[in-house]
Amino acid sequence: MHAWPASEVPALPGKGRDLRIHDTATDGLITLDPGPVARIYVCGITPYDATHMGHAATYNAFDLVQRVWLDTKRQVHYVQNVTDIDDPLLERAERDAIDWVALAEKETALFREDMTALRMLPPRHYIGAVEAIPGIVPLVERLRDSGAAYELEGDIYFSVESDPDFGKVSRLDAATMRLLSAERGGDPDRPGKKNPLDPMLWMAAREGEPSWDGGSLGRGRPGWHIECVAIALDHLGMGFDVQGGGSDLAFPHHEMGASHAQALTGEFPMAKAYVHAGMVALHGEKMSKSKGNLVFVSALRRDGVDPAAIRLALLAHHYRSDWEWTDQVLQDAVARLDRWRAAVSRPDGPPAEALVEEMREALANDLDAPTALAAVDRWAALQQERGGTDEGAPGVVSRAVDALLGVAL
Ligand code: 5CA
Ligand code: ZN
Repeated sequence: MHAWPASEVPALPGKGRDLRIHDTATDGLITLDPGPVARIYVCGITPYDATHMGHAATYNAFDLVQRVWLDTKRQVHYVQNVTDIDDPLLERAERDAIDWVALAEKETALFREDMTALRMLPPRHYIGAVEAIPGIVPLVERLRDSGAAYELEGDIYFSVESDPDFGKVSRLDAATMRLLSAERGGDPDRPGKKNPLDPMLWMAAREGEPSWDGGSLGRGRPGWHIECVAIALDHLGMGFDVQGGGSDLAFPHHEMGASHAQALTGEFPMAKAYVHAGMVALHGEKMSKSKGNLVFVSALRRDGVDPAAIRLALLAHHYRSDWEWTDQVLQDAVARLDRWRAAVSRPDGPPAEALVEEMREALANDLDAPTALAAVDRWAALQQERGGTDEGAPGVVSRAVDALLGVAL
């Protein structure tokens, strides 16, 4: 699939700091030491509805990861998937009596537009589940042939007991895992499974549903977790730096993915850091396509809201916290954008070097965007109250806000 156009990332004077980030698997901060090319896999959308603020907040977090790396003069190899075949997509297409392919294409196109407007850096490889099927089938065959997977009425399940490291990503107790499995796409109550948590790797063709050639697996379609493993291993290989997504992906998705990869390669973990963004709520409940309590990026854009203000609204919250979207959050962001734009509109101002270092420090420290915003606020307030004589300082601030936060002033 094609991704979306990249916005330019201005180079800043000096050099950024290495990223320290929270890893779910160890529940601690780790300093990543990527080589000259940092590798990141971010789980993409299931395109059955438009991009909401929760999605945008999660992609914003991983955009910051890349911006910190780029500021250390590294290249970034970024891969993202599109789950363009899965139950929720088929269910929505059926409900709305539209073709599932057309639905996926429409929502993916809108996602690209939203990401472009928000200045999110595009992945180098943007891969749909459907186009990944030829790479998924041999992996499922290998898992089955090595005894890590088994057949149940034509479907192929992964056996979590085949992985000695199972559970190490999300570190949850068995009861919680079972509950979350049922909530998040699993089928713990299906009779005949070896372990209720075992996830499906390959679903045999169902009457009236799309299916693909699965070689020795028979016709069918891929399971969710193996999709991301196949794409990540194909484009990044084992031991890449970050796998990212919202906190609802820690279990089962990232746990199962790590298990699949362990069974395939004998190595754990697939990613050096498992990074999870908090959940954005609306009216007290997690914003979700299934509940329908949504604020869409595209709807705000249509209402004339500046995408830079949307981005500032996201950045005002630490990526790991759960937070609530309200009108006030957006109003505060609009006001902040106005103050910042006024402050950089003059040719000179207070010195900017210390501010750039504060921003770098804050972001390298587990992507502390709110602290970076507060530093820019102080500079803008000083500019407003007393001005300054440093020629070009506003330009430096403007470039730093663009390069490190993805906000065009
Ligand atoms: N296609 C899979 C990943 S392979 C998927 O989870 N798609 S999704 O469309 O449901 O979600 C896309 C990303 O947005 C995931 O990282 C998910 O964790 C995140 N996300 C979904 N809802 C919210 C929310 N309310 N707040 C924050 N992030 C969210
Ligand atoms: Zn994924």
